[in-house]
Amino acid sequence: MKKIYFAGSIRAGRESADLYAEIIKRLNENYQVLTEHVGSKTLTSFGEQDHTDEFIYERDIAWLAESDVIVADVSYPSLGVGYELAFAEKLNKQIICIYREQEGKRLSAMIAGNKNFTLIKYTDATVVSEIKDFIK
Ligand code: 6IA
Repeated sequence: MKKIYFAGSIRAGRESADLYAEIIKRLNENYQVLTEHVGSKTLTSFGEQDHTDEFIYERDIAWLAESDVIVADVSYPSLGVGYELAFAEKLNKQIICIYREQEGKRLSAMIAGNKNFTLIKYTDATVVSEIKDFIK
């Protein structure tokens, strides 16, 4: 079973935590999502209180290396998500970015302009069927 690293905003804002949880639930029907905590309703923008930042960094990098596909919500300007995307690209992982358009906001050219990233615009968790179509 393919392993998915789901990346989404944590300290950059938790407004979409419920949406992430639903997306992760649907992805888990066909794949193994390594980063279920990203959709956790109890994880606040202060992050995982039980772990140090160093622990989180090392663990997330190990999961990135272990994963087959990165699915990243890029609707928020999250430094963590941007870092993970660049790191995954260097590891030649398949990368799918999902983006919810918002009035007055525009996606970074460093994401929108990267031909190695598949970019899907979406509005709700039904985006998962499109994501599945792209996973080889
Ligand atoms: O910059 P952001 O916090 O929005 O970055 C979010 C991304 O980085 C996610 O895709 C996660 O994979 C990863 N990440 C960042 N912070 C954490 C975290 N706790 N727990 C798990 N993954 C994280 C935050 C720190 C805590 C010790 C208070």
